[in-house]
Amino acid sequence: MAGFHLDDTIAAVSTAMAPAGIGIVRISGNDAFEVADRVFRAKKEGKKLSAVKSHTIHYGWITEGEEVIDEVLVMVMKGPKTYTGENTVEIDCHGGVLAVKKVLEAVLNAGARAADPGEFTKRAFLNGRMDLTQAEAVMDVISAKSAYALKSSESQLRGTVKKAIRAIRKKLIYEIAFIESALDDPEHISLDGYPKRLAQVVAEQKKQVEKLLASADEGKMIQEGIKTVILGKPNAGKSSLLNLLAGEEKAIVTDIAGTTRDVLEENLVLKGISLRILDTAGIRKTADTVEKIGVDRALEHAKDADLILYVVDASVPLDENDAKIMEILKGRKAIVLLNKSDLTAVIEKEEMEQKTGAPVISISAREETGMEELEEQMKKMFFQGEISFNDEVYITNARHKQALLEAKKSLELTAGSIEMGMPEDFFSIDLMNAYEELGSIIGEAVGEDLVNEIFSKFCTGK
Ligand SMILES: Nc1nc2c(ncn2[C@@H]2O[C@H](COP(=O)(O)OP(=O)(O)OP(=O)(O)O)[C@@H](O)[C@H]2O)c(=O)[nH]1
Ligand SMILES: [Mg+2]
Repeated sequence: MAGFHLDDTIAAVSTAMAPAGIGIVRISGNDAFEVADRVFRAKKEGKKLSAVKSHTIHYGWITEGEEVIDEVLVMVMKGPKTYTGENTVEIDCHGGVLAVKKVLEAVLNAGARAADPGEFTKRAFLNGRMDLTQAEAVMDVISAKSAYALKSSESQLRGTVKKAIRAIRKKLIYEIAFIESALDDPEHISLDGYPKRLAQVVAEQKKQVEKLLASADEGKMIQEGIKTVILGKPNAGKSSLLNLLAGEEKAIVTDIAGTTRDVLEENLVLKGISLRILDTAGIRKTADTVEKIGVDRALEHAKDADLILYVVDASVPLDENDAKIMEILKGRKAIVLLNKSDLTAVIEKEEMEQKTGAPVISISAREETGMEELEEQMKKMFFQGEISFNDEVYITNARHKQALLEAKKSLELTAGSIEMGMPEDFFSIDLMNAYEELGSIIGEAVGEDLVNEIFSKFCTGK
């Protein structure tokens, strides 16, 4: 591919720069073996890595001049059956962080260039070892925050997104080709009744795009965490709940109503689901200026929450503040938590279910009960009880989402042109746009800038 520099040899530390048993320096490129030979001294005298069989491991030392830097195992892999598709050497170092660094330096002095962030993966893409969604998923694997996020990345690596998008593109290109040929050869190919048929195809494919788009929001939640806002009256036990979920005393808890004034945010993982959880000021009418700001902030955050946890002190009667909160809950994903179940209850579960239409769970933040049920409920709400990333496609990337939105727009324009009885060549322009937008997701027909932008986000060594 023109414009990309694939002819030099790159190197980087591929493992985390932290104290660990081993660290790996990876070298990739045409001269990977020669570069390695310049710093490697095999136990068996005279052995050259450039002469050994592919996919073999060799014992020896990395040296620079007379100095022995580290005792190592070196793995030699010839392209194209490597991660990058190029000749690759991996040096397993044993001497800790400092040794790994020194080995890398020696390799760089021996003629390799320091790899840019994500450059190994970029090369894998450019050498046809993976498509863009897979490459981007590698990045997501690196930064995955929770087990589910990791699973989602893995499923993209297996190419589920690619498959779904390829299927849509195939349908579109067929229609584009059909229109073009019909326009070229009107005597043999008739377009009678065609717009009606096309309208159907466009509607179907638009639905497929929308399905992918719907997964984008779920994907976002998987990556960034479900925005969960704890709402309730003062003293209901909201901060106690946050502390319980976080496993430590993050928020101040007192028996004074109106303790929490500001929004407190915590990131945590519950049963593998990552949550961005916000403790807020108790909702009530108040003359206190500071408290009022806190209440407004709570309401503001509730507006774009993915989930609201409504904490109710079940030992005191409902009042107009609860009425206000229940108003906010309407049409939202919410769970009602009847707290203080260790005290005598004056509010019934059934009553709350009726009033809110949301699932109601009895808990005691003090006695730490009901958490299991809460976690199960959340899982049920967000993942229909079970997560099957193997079959389901999740869009987890903002660029993908944008392209899908553009593709959808183009399909809508096509549908509009059909409806207005426009000439057929109008259809193919918009269909082509949709086709290209979708192609940009899987790296077919992408500009160099785009590729560079994507790969610069990778961390070095991958
Ligand atoms: N008996 C009992 N008391 C609880 C329980 N949960 C919280 N409390 C008590 O209720 C009081 C208020 O708890 P907080 O967690 O500060 O309540 P909050 O909703 O954050 O209150 P504000 O910040 O004022 O809005 C404290 O004295 C807690 O110890 C519970 O499950 N049982
Ligand atoms: Mg509080």
